[in-house]
Amino acid sequence: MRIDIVTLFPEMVEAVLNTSILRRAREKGLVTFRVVNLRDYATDKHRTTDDVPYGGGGGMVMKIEPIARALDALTAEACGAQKPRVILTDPRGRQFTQELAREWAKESHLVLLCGHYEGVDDRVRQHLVTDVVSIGDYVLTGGELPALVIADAITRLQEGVLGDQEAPEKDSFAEPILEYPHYTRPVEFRGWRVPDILLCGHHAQIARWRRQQSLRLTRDLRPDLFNRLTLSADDLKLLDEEITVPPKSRKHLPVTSESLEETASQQERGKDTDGTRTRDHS
Ligand code: 6GU
Repeated sequence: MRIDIVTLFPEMVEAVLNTSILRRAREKGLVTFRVVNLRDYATDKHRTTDDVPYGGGGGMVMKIEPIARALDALTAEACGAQKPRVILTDPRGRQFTQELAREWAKESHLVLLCGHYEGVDDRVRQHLVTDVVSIGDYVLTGGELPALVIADAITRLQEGVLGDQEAPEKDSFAEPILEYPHYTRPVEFRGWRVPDILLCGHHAQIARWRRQQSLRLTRDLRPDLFNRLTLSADDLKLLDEEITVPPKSRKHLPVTSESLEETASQQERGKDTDGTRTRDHS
């Protein structure tokens, strides 16, 4: 997939695209990012990209000509292929959601146009773009962060970008339910212990506990999402159930700080305290 970002601040955009998972996706060739400096498409010697608004009032407005030239160049480059989807970032746009990310992740070519100043000459919205999108109800200084948010959400959905363990099917919002809580070592910090159920090695019970936590968190923090869920009979039961460590597994629970650390490192290697394997590799 190809994602072009048209911006007045290419360094800002490149910095994010060259970091962490986006960088890796780019290096592996799973996505082709192209950052386009809008100023390169200005025609005057000052390389002007903005001007005063017709009708007066404060602020500056992004001019249409450099934008049209940049978009023409990007569309022409993709000759033969389908026309790209051209997305303008604008706080008045349609709200970007995971659903939209999934939809756009299937496209072969996206152009993200970062809006700036007081706005963009409205003829751009009317004639040159296919979509206008906002990332939420607050106002940012420019469209770079929104464009990067969108590029990130779409990139991580491309095949091969994430490892199996972090696969997008497991995401919050694949099913509109929140993630269960995660913990790692140490097992106790300032007296705050990791829930025993996660230490007992009983994978079926752990899976049920995680589902329960997801359901409860969604119910309590995002009732709007919770109301959209279709709950199974087991889900309904889980909501009120107290999940406890099975008696047989109780003896494996760490009790002292030292044995806790020992158990964690043994679990890391897939061994139980008595040397038997506890990890379910199925
Ligand atoms: Cl797309 N642009 C700006 N400037 N602010 C925003 C936004 C976009 N989405 C939320 N706030």
